[in-house]
Order: sequence, then C-alpha cells, then structure tokens
Amino acid sequence: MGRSSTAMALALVVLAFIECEAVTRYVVGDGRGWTAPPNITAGFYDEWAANKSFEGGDTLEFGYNGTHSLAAVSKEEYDSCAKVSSFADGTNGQGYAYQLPKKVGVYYFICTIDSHCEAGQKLAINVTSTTSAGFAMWSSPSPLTSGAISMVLYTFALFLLGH
Ligand SMILES: [Cu+2]
Repeated sequence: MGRSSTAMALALVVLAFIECEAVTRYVVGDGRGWTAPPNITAGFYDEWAANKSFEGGDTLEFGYNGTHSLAAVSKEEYDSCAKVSSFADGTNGQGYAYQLPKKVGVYYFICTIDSHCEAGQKLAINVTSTTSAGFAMWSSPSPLTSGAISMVLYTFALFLLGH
C-alpha cells in the first residue's frame, strides 16, 4: 500500500511537470513590448489580447520598451489609472514575467508612470480556464500526447514496483 501511494504521488508529480510544459508564454505587445505612445495608440493592448485565449498558469512577459512600471490592479484602478505602487519598474531591455493565477477571472495591469496608462498602457487579461487540475490533461490531449503520457506513467509505476 505504501508503494502504490508513493507511485500515485510521483505520478501526480509527473502530471504536474507535464502541465508546466503545457502553459503558454505570451510576449505582451509582441514586438512593441510594454510601452506607451508614440509606440502604441490607445486600445493597442486590448487588440493584442482580443484574439488570445488565456489560461491560468500562462505567463505574460512584459519587455520594457522605454521606462515603465508594472502594477497588477483592480478593475477600478485600471479604469481610473490609479497611481498605485508598482511591483516592477524598468527600462529598455529589462522585463518582468508574470504568471497568471490559476483562477478564472479578469486580471488588470497598468503602467503607473506619468500618463502612460491614460494614453493606453493598460492591459486586461481574461483568464477563461485553468490547467490547475492536471487530470484535465486527460480529457482533451491529442492521441500522440495521450500515449506518451500513459507510457511515462506506466514506466514510472513499473520502476517503483520493482524496488
Ligand atoms: Cu509606462
């Protein structure tokens, strides 16, 4: 019983590892980066996010194009471009990676420098699903992926039972 519990625990670790590889990395603003006018116009980040489907655990990479800050804020603060304290200031060549919470909801980000936010340096991300369960991987993998995962788990279980 102890061994099968261990096998199950390690199988979960394997699943968690596979899940990690399934997350998507997004470069915010693509080639424009995290920036303000004249590099962008108001609404640019809305358009950037519009055709994407974000999942909990996905990573947003903010690459600073110019001198900016980054703050995760409430909808009210997003709407009003509140001058909250930021958690990452930086300039050209610097950046910050933010992992989206594994919880469905809308997450808001702004730059708090000068009037950058008012001018359009603000981002709303709608997380519509999460990958946190791990077992969710079993519901919709491609046949090849499913086979590969099964093989990994099977090998792992055999390895453990053999010891
Ligand atoms: Cu800025």
